[in-house]
Amino acid sequence: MAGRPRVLVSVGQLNFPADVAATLADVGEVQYVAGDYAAQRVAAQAVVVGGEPVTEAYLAQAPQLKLVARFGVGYDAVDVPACTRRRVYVGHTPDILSAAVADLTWALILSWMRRIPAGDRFTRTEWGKRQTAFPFGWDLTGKMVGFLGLGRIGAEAAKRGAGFGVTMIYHDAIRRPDLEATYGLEPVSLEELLRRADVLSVHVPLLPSTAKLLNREAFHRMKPTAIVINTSRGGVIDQAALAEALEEGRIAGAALDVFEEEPIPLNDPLLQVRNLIVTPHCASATWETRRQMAERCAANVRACLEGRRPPFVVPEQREETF
Ligand code: 8YV
Repeated sequence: MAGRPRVLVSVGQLNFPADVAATLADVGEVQYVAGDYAAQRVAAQAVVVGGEPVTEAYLAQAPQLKLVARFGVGYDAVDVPACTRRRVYVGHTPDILSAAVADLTWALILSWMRRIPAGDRFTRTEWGKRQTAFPFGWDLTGKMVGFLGLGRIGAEAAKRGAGFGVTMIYHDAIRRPDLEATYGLEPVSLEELLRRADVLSVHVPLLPSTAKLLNREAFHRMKPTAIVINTSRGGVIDQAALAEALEEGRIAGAALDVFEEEPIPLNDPLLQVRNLIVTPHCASATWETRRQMAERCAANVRACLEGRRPPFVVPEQREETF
């Protein structure tokens, strides 16, 4: 279709504000997905996508496409080799959301340890009646926090941990002696991480090698008093095995921002389990961070539509110029 390049945005105006869209007015026409997404992408030269899968089938329906701009850092839902074959850039928004995700990680850790959701319910219902036990929590000071993954977000989480009087260990394919020295982090094997952590926080991307890494056997190796925090990807945890481990008391609890299927179905058995705190994949959802993510996506779109290489392209396309 001739005419101005079409930029299709699937993440809505809350995430991609109208004034950010307006900055692209000189390079293309921004259209928010409404109704038939497949029909709308036929004319799109760039798409700003949330967590929806970008597959061969998706690309086949978007023959004009030059850029898939992921509104986020993770791109496990995007078939990067398929995009590369079709000479479509895959952009993303690294770095700027690490602080927000690390903040939510600690918010979840503290919420679980200090039982904030239970305390909120108690204050509104039972407190005055003095009929049920007061919601005691646990100290964070002196606990062992284990990071599964010490990339950009794991490192930000470790930085915050240094103020809580915890000891910290990590497991990652890449050693980080700089962070070890700065934050007193000890590198350990996966086996040791599972065995020693009181709080196990997940910060690895979803890859074939990390899918269901926290499975039944992993939960069996953990302390019965340990908790699991996940602000990364739901698929890193075998959710059915987690539900079982929580039911059987193999571990003490979990706090999850991400799920195998999102939104998690309301009838999912996991939601019936006690000692679980859940949030709706909102780790990057602050006004400041989401705006920066939108601006970074817009920078990728602008460059691509002006015939330049987008500034924030995924590492797999580091060597590619289309
Ligand atoms: C976003 C994320 O919530 O950055 C990521 O990879 O998962 C989150 O920041 C998500 O990308 C919104 O679509």
